[in-house]
Amino acid sequence: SIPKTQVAAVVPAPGAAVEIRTDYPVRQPSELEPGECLVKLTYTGVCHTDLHAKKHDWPVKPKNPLVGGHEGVGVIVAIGEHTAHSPVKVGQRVGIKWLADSCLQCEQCRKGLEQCCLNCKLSGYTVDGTFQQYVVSFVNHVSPIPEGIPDADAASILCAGVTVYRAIKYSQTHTGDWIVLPGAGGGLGHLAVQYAREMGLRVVAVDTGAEKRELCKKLGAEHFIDFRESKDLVADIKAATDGLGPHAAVVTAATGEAYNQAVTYLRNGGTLMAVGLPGEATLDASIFFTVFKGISILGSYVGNRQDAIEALDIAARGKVKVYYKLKNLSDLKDVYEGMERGEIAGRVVLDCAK
Ligand code: 8ID
Ligand code: ZN
Repeated sequence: SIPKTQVAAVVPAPGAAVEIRTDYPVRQPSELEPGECLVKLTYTGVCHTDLHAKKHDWPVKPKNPLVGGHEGVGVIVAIGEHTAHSPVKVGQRVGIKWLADSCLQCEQCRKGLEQCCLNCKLSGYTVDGTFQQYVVSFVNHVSPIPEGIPDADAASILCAGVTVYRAIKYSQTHTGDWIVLPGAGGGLGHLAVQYAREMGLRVVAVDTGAEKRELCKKLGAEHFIDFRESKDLVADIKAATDGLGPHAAVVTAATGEAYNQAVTYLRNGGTLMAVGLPGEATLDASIFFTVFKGISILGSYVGNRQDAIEALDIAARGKVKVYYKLKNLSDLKDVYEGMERGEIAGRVVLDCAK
């Protein structure tokens, strides 16, 4: 049976500290709208986006009060009455990604750019997310989790994995090309190293500190450049990539600085793929050299339902693995503090039962 209340990590007001509530209401099966489903969560990853939501530092604002989280895995325990043609069923294991729902009828949805639907709903941002034990989500957008991957291992594929998988897929690179990954030691970045390797690319990881260096090297980066130690980042990146610069840069760092030199170090014809989302920063790129070098500057935003299926399949086949520290839902405040200080190599995944 479904309890009436649950444990949830709630941001009670914009920018306020996260609070653990034990009496947060659970939407009951009889209260679900058609198309909605209730998912009992087991694990959820913590994404830097959740920290942006808590800090209220993006130009697009979240709901208030807010239960964040958008890398959840669990089992469907109820589907709204009068739901037509549900692609998932009660008892099925599913994932909750950032894109909770979209209209599936508009131009963006028809083109597979569901995440840019004007009527979309965002998990842990415009609707309550996965930092709780029961989440209401949407049958059309929950992601079936393939066999062979445990819940906790699958969780961070739902955002970090999908996002970097898609970003690399659209980075206009080919087998044997060099890709530079600023932010490579973080949640998105350490998965980017692995998806890039799986796609036959040669990786230059850029981040800081011994733990992130070791992680990136272990995951197959050929070079690691410490952005805090490097005296000349452009020269170091060029030296690591046959003197010509990388074919692409996929930036997952949450800071403007990580973007600023990309047009300078990219190889002629190269691609800058923007992924990390500092709230205020603007891109500092030479217009002249963007044209003269034939540089593409692109943005990539999470992924659609198909990207999620592909990213999960690669992980379930063991080609990509999330490196995470397991903590409890009640530890979220400390996790945010560690993330703010840049201390987390890979990801933190939370046990929703604790
Ligand atoms: O759809 C999207 N585009 C999408 C999806 C999910 C997340 C975008 N994001 C955004 C988040 O909102 C956040 O802004 O991507 C950013 C990174 O998310 P994350 O990977 O979850 O954050 P993290 O684990 O804190 O990793 C960031 C890494 O960047 C490094 C840090 O050391 C950390 O390891 N870093 C920083 I800060 N400055 C750097 C620099 N100048 C840098 N690495 C290289 N150069
Ligand atoms: Zn995310």
